[in-house]
Amino acid sequence: MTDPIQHYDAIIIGSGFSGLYALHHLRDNLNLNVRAFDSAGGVGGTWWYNRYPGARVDAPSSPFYAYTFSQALVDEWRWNETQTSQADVLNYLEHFAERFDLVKDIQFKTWVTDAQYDSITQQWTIETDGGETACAQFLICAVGALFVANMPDYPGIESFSGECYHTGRWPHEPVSFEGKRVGVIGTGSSGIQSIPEIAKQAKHVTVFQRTPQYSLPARNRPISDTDLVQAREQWDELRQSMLHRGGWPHKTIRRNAADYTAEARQIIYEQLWETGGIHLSINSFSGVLVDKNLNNEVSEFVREKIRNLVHDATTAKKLLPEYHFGTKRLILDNGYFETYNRNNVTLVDLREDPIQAFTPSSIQTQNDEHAVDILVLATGFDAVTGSMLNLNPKGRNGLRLKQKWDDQFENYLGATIAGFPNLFMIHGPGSPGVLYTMPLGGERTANWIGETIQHLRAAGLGSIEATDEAAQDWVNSINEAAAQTLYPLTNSWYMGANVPGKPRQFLAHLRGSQYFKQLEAVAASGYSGFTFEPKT
Ligand code: NA7
Repeated sequence: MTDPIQHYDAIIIGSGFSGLYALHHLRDNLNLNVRAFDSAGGVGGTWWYNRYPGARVDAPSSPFYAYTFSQALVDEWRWNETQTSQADVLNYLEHFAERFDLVKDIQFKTWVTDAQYDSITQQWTIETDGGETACAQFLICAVGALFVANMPDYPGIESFSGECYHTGRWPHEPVSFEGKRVGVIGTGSSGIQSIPEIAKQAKHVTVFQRTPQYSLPARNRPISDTDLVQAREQWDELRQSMLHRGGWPHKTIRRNAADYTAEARQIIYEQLWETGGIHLSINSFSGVLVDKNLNNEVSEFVREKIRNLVHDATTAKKLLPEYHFGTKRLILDNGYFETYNRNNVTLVDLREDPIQAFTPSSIQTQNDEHAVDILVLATGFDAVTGSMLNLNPKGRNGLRLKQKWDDQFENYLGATIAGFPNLFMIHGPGSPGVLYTMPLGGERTANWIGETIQHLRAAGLGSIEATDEAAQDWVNSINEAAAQTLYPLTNSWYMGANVPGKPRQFLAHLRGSQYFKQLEAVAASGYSGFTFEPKT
């Protein structure tokens, strides 16, 4: 009789950027027997689900928001625009999966419903919604930092009977806004990217804004052949720079603000605004995220831009952000503020006119009733920790992750959790994750996981587990680094503040290049902060 349980060396959950690379690396470079599972119907992870109109990369993009390890892959892929669209990212990932023959080892449309560790066999056993069971020594959670939808809990929202879509769960069939009255709740990246696109089609768009945001012009443009060829020819060098410079190949300009007059600083802000992308944030002056006065100056510069871009002064005033520039995720837009100059777009400021009720065809705020045919929830995610908590693995001694993370997201190196031997996270809390170039971060973390697995195998070891002390020290070091900055002063998803009841904790390592050196140093030290057990 055949064993009903499938046995592997490693199981990977997720086939986005990091899951796909982990599958390729562990299977093809390390010769492990690997199986990946994904709830989606195809590869892509976040990029498979987030297909709302206008969805684009919100970080320094093409050709650097991509895998870096293969010159051949760099040479054969043609990026179209500087700010890559969702469709192009997805095409690229589909190409990657095909080129490296990955699809045959991924089981799609499959939810991993449970994962449990057995300390006797030193194996993880997973169960799926199809009733299958599989086990492996190593469980690699590439479950996505931006995956679990944050649904607004307005009482009565379910009574709305029109079409309703969360941006992170967008349907595959085209959504037509033609002639429709559309309500959009949320003005993070997803709202700010989609609102201009929806407004081009819809009869009317009503935007329900809780917090006004800083958004910088993306200045998206086609990538020229010359730029692409140049990047290919210099790829080795560019990659080295990415590895040593926080995931981005270009040297960040670190000017000292005190060396410039206020007028000279304004000229620099102006130039960087014109350049577009995140340059205003990374290439103006040192300490924008640390020094309140400097931050206030940059904040006011952007507010003045908003006042100038939006013709109606009352609307412009509602759009002015008040928190410290850059302490929420910076947004890159294509004509967001200008969209409010259209006569089919209305802004509702929920701070002065909160939502009170939903009817089958409208949203009632304190002062008004807004007729809506289609409701778009651009309300974000239970970021960084939500997908791990969804999986809720059971570690040593029956401990569930929900118990472990009840009041603090304890982790070691952003990749492991005490009490959960042989489990690895990619882009977990405490890693650079969302503050780093994520494809490269995934590549580097998966390489470290591979090296760790090889270490165990070579030494005849059965398990590796972070100690509680090392994990607490790690969390403390992340908190201490964040406390030196303005980040903790703002209610952002970096702080877990967007989800009611979520513990408040800064979720990312602030210095990616230093982080990967720390990973290497831990490996070189014989894995300080970890305990091992011999193979049973
Ligand atoms: P974000 O950045 O978390 O934005 C969500 C937006 O939705 C934000 O404006 C929130 O306001 C708003 N929100 C959330 N809940 C509510 C309720 N209940 N009522 C009104 N407004 C609400 O998510 P995105 O999907 O835009 O972007 C996430 C990341 O994905 C992005 O940074 C990119 O990296 C890709 P708040 O600011 O919390 O007051």
